[in-house]
Amino acid sequence: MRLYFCLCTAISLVVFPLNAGSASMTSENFQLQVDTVDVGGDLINSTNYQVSGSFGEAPGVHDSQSTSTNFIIEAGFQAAASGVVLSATLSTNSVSLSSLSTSAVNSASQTLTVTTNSPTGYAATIIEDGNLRSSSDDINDVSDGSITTGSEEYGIGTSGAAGQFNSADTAITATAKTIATTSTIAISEQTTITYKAAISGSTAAGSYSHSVTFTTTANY
Ligand SMILES: [Ca+2]
Ligand SMILES: [Ca+2]
Repeated sequence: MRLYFCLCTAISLVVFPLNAGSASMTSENFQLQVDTVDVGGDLINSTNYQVSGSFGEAPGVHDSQSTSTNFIIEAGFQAAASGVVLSATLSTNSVSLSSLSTSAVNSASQTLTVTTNSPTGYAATIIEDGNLRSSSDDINDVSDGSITTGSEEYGIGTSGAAGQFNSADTAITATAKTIATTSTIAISEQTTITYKAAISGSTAAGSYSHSVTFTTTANY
């Protein structure tokens, strides 16, 4: 009986600190969402980087993400302390619609790829610095949902599960417009933005261009 009692005491001493290390702590004046019991670590700074480190968490727990279609797991104290992570990349920074004619709709695409662990997803917007233009001439924004051969019209459509204009073309405007969004985590979520333009016989000749800006933010 004495041997049995000593064994139980040893197990309790090991388990108790781990449970205490994972608890969220609150008082009247503060709330600690995450904490860790480990053997060291510090916040390290240089001119070009900042690293928050901790030592002593179980090996393999936080070495890499675990993902599936519906979740991302980033385990360990550092992952919990880092909060929401968002990345957004474009496949190209410029697109060309080549030489326009009255007998075709020209198009060109770029792809936006987004990953975020935000449980409520992200939203990406597009905004222009002015109409597609050449000096004082511009190409009219599409207003009827479809760029049509022989009509002076310019706009974009989208494809991909997060795309917001997958069934109708829309104008790019000086007011930010949401073109892609999700309500859950996103893992390399791809939205293709296709630029389309057509001209009429009265469209002035010239080299037309404009700049657009994408802004991607995590939903909270
Ligand atoms: Ca416009
Ligand atoms: Ca049209």
